[in-house]
Amino acid sequence: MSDPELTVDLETYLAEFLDAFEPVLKRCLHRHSHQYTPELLDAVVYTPLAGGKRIRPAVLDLWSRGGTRSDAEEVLLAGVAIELIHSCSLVLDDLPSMDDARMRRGQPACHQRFGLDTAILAANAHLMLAFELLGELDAWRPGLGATALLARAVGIAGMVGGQHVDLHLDDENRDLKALEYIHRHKTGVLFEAAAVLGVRLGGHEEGLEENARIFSRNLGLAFQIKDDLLDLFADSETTGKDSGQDQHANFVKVFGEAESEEIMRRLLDTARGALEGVASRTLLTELCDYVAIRTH
Ligand code: GRG
Repeated sequence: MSDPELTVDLETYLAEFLDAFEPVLKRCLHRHSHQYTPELLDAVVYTPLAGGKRIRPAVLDLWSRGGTRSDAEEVLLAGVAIELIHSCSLVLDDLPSMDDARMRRGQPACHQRFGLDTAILAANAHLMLAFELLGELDAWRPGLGATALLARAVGIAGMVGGQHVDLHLDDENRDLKALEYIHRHKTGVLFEAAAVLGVRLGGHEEGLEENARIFSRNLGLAFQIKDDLLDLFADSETTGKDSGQDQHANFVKVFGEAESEEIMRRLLDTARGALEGVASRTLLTELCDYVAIRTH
């Protein structure tokens, strides 16, 4: 891939990134496929290969650029790990006991297509494959800390904790602080881990991690608010999932459309503010613009 700052715009960059990323994702998903049944393989590849936007791996890639060390293959493998964790969370989130969603990425949700038991196993397969890749990266790059970074992001202090609060907190207790907690944990932490891992893989100075954290925390929260807006106002054909799916009070239900848009814009301004001197500043700025206007 060429240096992203030399490519014309975010769309071109993302298209180039996908060209490099998709074959590596496919290769990793088929890693152990001769050791289990074709039926399980179908379920394991079903959601990851159904055409996600791959925003989190792109965030990782962009933060890795411009450092003293950048190995394209390592960056792609780390991106695959992040995408597989994301995919695991989507499959789990869609289960009847969670969001009870019928559609994901324009097709029946994994449990609708393969049944509950196989969907739960497929989600676990995504998670374990992700940690297999992260463990390998740690072995190649002593001091990287990828496994611990992502374990914290996924676990009780991260996505699991955020999802549990989202499923169980009463609507009347959903104030700004509570909603920020939920969104930062169930969604923001994976963006944050992607950016930090990018900085580490790029061999940047440690100080840049703080910029990456500020950027991705705010971007991730804005991304989830936009998701809430799309859930209420976009049609399901465009988003590829059922509309009005969120049964709990989210940002839009608590603050209304205009104020949610305003909160999202402020978060994106803060994210842009963390990009001073960052190698991929132009494209990361464009990514902030994209989050505000995305339609799916
Ligand atoms: C991973 C073990 C483990 C637990 C996760 C289920 C759960 C616990 C957390 C829910 C996380 C979740 C699904 C948050 C919503 C995040 C979100 C905005 C998803 C949509 O992301 P996009 O728009 O989707 O990037 P695509 O399909 O483009 O990848």
